[in-house]
Amino acid sequence: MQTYNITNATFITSVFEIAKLPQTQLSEVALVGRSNVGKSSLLNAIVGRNKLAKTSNTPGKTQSFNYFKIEFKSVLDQLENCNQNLVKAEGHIVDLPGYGYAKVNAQMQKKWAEQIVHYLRERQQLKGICLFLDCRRQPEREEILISQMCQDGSFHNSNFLLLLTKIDKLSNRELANAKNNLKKSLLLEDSQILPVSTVGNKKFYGVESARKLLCSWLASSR
Ligand SMILES: Nc1nc2c(ncn2[C@@H]2O[C@H](COP(=O)(O)OP(=O)(O)OP(=O)(O)O)[C@@H](O)[C@H]2O)c(=O)[nH]1
Ligand SMILES: [Mg+2]
Repeated sequence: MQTYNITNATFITSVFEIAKLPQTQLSEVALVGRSNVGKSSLLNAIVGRNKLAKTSNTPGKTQSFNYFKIEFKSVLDQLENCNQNLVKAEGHIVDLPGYGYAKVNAQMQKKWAEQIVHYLRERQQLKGICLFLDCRRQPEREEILISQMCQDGSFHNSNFLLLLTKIDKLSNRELANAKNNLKKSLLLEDSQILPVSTVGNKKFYGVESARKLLCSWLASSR
């Protein structure tokens, strides 16, 4: 079995214009989703640092492309002969501006939406897209569009995961229904939906799986 340990995580920079994105060869994964959905909280849970990315009760906290560098070790246990194969790697996690926050004026919202789609289409370093959706909400225009574009190859990259957040707010039965509805409405496989929670009675649910997927995307050469 393969596990990933984050050995270091640092904030690199906040970028407000995509023309100013870091010029780097490092691979990156993007966290995309509606404002207040829980993107920054999940990032903190994945790296095991409470306050690395700023979180807030006030929607619209993340208004820039925030770059975090992670360094990680992948340990592959080969049980039969007890060999351990250690791989070290690093990459960027990019916490994108949350879209759809009503109090941000329409012109600003449009600018963010355009920048996000442009980034997802053009960023050569991008290895994977994590689209976040609150488990109590239905997918709206933005989620349907991003999910479709991820699947039809419109974006530079094909790795895609829908993170269903705040599942501590639902019973197991409600969660199963929500997941089934999403599979149908967004035409997703079971493996493309990951329920997660960072607080409450299901604290850290799904976090280990999210860490594993993100690190494996960053470590892959494709
Ligand atoms: N119940 C519950 N609340 C959560 C969970 N994850 C995050 N929250 C709360 O949701 C609020 C928003 O979380 P953030 O992580 O800041 O959300 P965000 O998507 O980064 O928001 P923006 O930066 O505005 O785009 C905070 O009050 C968090 O404490 C969760 O798993 N369960
Ligand atoms: Mg945020």
